[in-house]
Amino acid sequence: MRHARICRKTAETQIEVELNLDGSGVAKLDSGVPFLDHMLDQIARHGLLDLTVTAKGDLHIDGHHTVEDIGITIGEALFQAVGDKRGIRRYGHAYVPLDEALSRVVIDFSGRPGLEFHVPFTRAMIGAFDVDLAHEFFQGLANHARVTLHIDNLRGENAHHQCETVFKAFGRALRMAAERDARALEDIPSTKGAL
Ligand SMILES: [Mn+2]
Repeated sequence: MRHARICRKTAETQIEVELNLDGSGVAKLDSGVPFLDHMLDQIARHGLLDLTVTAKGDLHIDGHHTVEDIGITIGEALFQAVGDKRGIRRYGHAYVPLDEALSRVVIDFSGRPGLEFHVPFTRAMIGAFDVDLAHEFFQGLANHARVTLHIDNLRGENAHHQCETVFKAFGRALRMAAERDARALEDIPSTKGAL
């Protein structure tokens, strides 16, 4: 089992993440931000990873530090869980629709952090959730997982749908990229021999 447990504590947040890449989609989520819990549930379910997130953040200010730091901590856990990347597919992609909304996510366990985030949200808020935080979450995750991540919402009217398709597609793409490729055996999927 490719597993990691990370505790991260700053003056702004206290976060604990447990992640099993070879899980079955079991999520235990208590981030303090209900909409984020709903989105993290999508990553776990559609990524078939087991994910536990417990966070105590400075929500009296707003959700910014908490959501960003959860992205960072999940990124660190992914980096640790995927290990030396022997035998993984490395690249993953997915298109996910939800009614009128359609998003595409492409991921590369490149070892180089990078995010292209192109999501023209139709609203500034989804309930109490500031849509800017979706970008912050994936920036923190990409930086600390050291992955290249291209996220595009191709169309959508309903901002909840736009956001949900992004998180579902991320889960699916992550699953594909992190999956062991039976034909690759113990190879590191790079001609450089390192990722
Ligand atoms: Mn929903």
